Amino acid sequence: FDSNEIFVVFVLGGPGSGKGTQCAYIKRDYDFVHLSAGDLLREEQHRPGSEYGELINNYIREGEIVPMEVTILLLEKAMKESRDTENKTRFLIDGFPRKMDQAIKFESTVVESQFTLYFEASEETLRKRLLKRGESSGRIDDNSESIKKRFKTFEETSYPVIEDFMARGKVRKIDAEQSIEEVFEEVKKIFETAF
Ligand code: UP5
Ligand code: MG
Repeated sequence: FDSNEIFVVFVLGGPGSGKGTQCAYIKRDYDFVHLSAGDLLREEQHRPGSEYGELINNYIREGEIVPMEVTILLLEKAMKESRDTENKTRFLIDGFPRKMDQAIKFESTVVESQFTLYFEASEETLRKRLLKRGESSGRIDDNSESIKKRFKTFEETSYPVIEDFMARGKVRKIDAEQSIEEVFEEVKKIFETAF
């Protein structure tokens, strides 16, 4: 993809920080395609005949990061589809990259990002949200065992990606402890000036 034609914003933050929730609002107001890497992986996991189903299931339950070849393939395919069938040029990539090698690979072989939205909230807040959602989500990783592992992976492996983007001045940090509406007010300020 040509980064003069295709705009990519990475949306990062700990598990349950509101990435998916805020992306739905951004998509509604700013004409973006929302691609959640986690949702794409869960879809692939349930696709009949998928060779990756079992592998994805195990990684997600353990809160570990699926090998990037799989995720990048799914993201690239979804981006091409939106571009070729609907002429879409703006993409929110939600929950990716979550490991340094993924960030480097994606930006060098797919397209460079414009900036990263980073939703910051304490583990205590995130745990509460995830356990509450777990009552009805059916997600195999919304239980206290998996949540603990997801936090560990975020801290050790994914946060360094955000730090790297920060060092390059590409992060817009947002306080995600606030209500959904308050968080979106901050998001809007960023998108009003950027697009
Ligand atoms: N909620 C949201 N905002 C709120 C607010 N401001 N105040 C109060 N409540 C708020 O929100 C979570 C819950 O909180 C919801 O109930 C919401 O109503 C409420 P949501 O918007 O869903 O948060 P989000 O950040 O999207 O949380 P999610 O659980 O999706 O984040 P994860 O990053 O953990 O999950 P993801 O789906 O991205 O990844 C899952 C797994 O897939 C990973 O652990 C990993 O195993 C695998 N994966 C990869 O291997 N590679 C990838 O590239 C991506 C994923
Ligand atoms: Mg999500």
